[in-house]
Amino acid sequence: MSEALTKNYIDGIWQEASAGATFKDVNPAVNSDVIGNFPESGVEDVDDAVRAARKAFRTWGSMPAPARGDYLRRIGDLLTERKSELAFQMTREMGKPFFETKGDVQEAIDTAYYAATETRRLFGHTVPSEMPNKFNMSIRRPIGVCGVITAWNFPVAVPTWKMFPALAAGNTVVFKPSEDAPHSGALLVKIFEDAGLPSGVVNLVQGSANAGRALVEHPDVNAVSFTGSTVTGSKIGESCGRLHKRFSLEMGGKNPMIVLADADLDLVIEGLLWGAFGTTGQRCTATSRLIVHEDVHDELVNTLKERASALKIGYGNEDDTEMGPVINQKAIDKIESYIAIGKEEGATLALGGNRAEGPGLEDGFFLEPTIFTNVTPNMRIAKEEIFGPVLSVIKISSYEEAVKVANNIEFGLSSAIYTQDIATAFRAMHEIEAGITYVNGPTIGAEAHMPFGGVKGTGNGHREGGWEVFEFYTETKTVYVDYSGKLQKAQIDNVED
Ligand code: UN1
Repeated sequence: MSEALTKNYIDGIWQEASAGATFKDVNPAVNSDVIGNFPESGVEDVDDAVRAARKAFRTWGSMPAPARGDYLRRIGDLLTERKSELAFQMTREMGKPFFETKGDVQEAIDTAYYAATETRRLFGHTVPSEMPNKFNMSIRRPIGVCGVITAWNFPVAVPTWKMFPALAAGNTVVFKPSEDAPHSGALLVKIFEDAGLPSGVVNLVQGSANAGRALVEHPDVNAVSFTGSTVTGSKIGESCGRLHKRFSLEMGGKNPMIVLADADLDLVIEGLLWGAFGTTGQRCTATSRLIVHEDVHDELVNTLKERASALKIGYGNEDDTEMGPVINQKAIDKIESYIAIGKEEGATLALGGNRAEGPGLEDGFFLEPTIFTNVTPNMRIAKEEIFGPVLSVIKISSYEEAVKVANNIEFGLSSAIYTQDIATAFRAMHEIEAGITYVNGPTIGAEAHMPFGGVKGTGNGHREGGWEVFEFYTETKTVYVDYSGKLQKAQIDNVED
């Protein structure tokens, strides 16, 4: 195995952190496989990175946007070339099966080409003036230096959702990956370097909460984009509010799948297996609540139990693995504590609930796919994010009740409804409180060119992906051109009485 890329990357130079502390990164499926020791960066490293980003902003920010797009296209080409080797290392580091990490890289490729194209479409408005011989328009300007702080579960897709539009719009970046996916972050940045991205345009600072805090609080960072836990996101929001920074938060979910009596149950089963147990349930979009009509409840739960218990659990870089480990011991502890809570609350443990055992599973963080039935809407396992392979099943007897239950949470990221009735589907699109609603598909599966984000406790109103993310990464400048040759006051100063 080639040596891991364990250094920071600042101003085009791979370098150690200024203090010597490091943290260890291990394979969650094979804990004896140590990926490397990564720098525990501090205030000084972050400061160096921000300075480099600020310096690079002077040229990057004023370059014609389509020229920036050319860099993104080259990055997309290199990601395509290295898709398999990158995916292998991502699976090794964060556990999801190889076919899923390849999908993760593909999302980055799509985002690269999409953002490259958007550099030719960073539209402003031209608007009629109140005055004769006056021209009004708005243009987009980059914001400056953006801090990008990401989670480990999509170690390439999510950072690139943030960085590619940031770069397309003319910003420069300081990127702090999750301490559970530092190597994937470094391999991604290496691709930027190899694609010829100028020094300082993207800087990589490894580390944990200290490095993240230093980045958020740095006076020369203009905007922060974060994906991760609600607790951390709230703290970032408080700091950014105090420091007058723009910030985009993408946090928890407790995503419902509503299944009505007329649903195509074969389709539902496929959707549930993917939505609830894909990525071992560790997506912020994972299907974590099944809200199912009483008429089809028993049939659905029985088939689901059968299919979920047959999922092949193992190391994701082995061919037939369908479900990998969870990320670390802390995740095991948290998920196990929720399984205990579910039992105490009186839900029925219908499947799983234990560490998964068997050949090849001795040295990793493996859990069984777990299903709770007889869950009522106010139980903690029905409302709190578990971030693991645990599905809570709630029985309902009408569409109206289903929507009420679906909305009975503090989060609002993704949602799904399975029904054959088109009117009901259209009602649900409006009535489910979530940033995303899938009709006859599971709660996961965002496409790169569509807005992504949540309402209520999930976010703070911004969207990633699609065209809307460019609203976040640009400042609007309003321009008035008066070619009348005389002082024309605005209408408010001209109207008599
Ligand atoms: C996340 O879990 O943070 O739609 C993002 C999906 C993925 C993105 C998930 N494309 O599930």
